[in-house]
Amino acid sequence: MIRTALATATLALALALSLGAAPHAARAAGELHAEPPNAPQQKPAFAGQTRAPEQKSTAAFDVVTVAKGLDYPWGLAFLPSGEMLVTERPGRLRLVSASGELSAPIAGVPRVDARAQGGLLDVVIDPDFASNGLVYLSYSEPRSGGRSSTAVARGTLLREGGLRLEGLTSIYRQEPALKSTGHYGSRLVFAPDGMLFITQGDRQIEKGRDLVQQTDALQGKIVRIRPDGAVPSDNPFVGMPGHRAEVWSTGHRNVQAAAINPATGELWEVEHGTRGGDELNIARKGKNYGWPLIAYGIEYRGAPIREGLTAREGLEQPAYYWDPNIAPSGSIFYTGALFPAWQGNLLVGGLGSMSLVRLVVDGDRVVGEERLLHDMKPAPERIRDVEQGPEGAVYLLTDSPQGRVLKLVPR
Ligand SMILES: [Ca+2]
Repeated sequence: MIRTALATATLALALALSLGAAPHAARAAGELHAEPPNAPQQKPAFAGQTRAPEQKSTAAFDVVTVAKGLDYPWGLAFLPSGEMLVTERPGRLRLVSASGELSAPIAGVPRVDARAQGGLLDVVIDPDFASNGLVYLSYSEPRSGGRSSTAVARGTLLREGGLRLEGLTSIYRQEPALKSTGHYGSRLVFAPDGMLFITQGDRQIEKGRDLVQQTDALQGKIVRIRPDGAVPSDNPFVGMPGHRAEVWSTGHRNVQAAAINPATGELWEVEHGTRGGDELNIARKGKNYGWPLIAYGIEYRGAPIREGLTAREGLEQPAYYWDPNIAPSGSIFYTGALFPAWQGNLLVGGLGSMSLVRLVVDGDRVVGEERLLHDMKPAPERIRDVEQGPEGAVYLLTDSPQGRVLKLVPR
């Protein structure tokens, strides 16, 4: 996640832990939950909220390299043609053919602040892309005085006269901008009603953490806007003094995975917690998911988080949490035909856990878990995004300066 040189030993330790580089014993088959929790004294709020039973996949698959040579790819979106748009965090957008050829960088993308976790982040296409060609990009926007903020812009993908985004227009900007280069969140998800969800984070500094529970700041919020940036009139805080009307839900630490559950139409999101506190939440209208007032796990430096509370009246419990962390990236609900055994499962990319996490879902609960690709040859890799291809294969991005597009196909 964090790639800057960090000065102090404390921060270096935090870095190692957030990368999952702390001693991770190689996990043998059947030992999904063998590692001890960071906060063994904490108890889940309900049975099955953590450490769901391992459910071994019955699907044998091959991992195929579709494309390579991508510089920290972050987001992947399929076009109706079967081609892919892929962002590279340093600030490039490329078209990738179904056979894996990379285009030159596409002109017309926004200027980004590519320090540390920042850069060009997620990409989605408009639900009416076939007729309007609109592409949406999230990114860390450079602001005055070394500040930055999560931002979203859209433009029209054109090919005649050279591949480019035309008419780039800002549709969202997090306020206030902060002097930090982390926790931008920023997955983009269109809901079935045509509204756009933008997931965000607390910006990784104490000031940002304090802003998460403030109703007039946008840190730590999932926001919901119209595709042109206007606020929908049925957002939960519209017309309430002192509240940002863009907000859909609050109390999030750093949401980097999000997907609509096709069974319910609701937004399921996975967020980075501190050490031992990654969470799966169903992000519901106007709800508060607690950060930093309640959380599982402990601070990376080892101390309790605030008062060390895991539950409080009026604050939502996660549907599921991980201690130790998986370090979530992108996610999908799998609906394809190639892997019938995975239909309805939530697949979550793992950075620190260097795996693809498969969750078996029953209603609002997780009833089974499996880690895939932790034994990938020649070595496991950090998984940055997950998408389902038009033919039903599972596509992944690897988080590396030599990043790849991978696909999983039945053996
Ligand atoms: Ca929470």
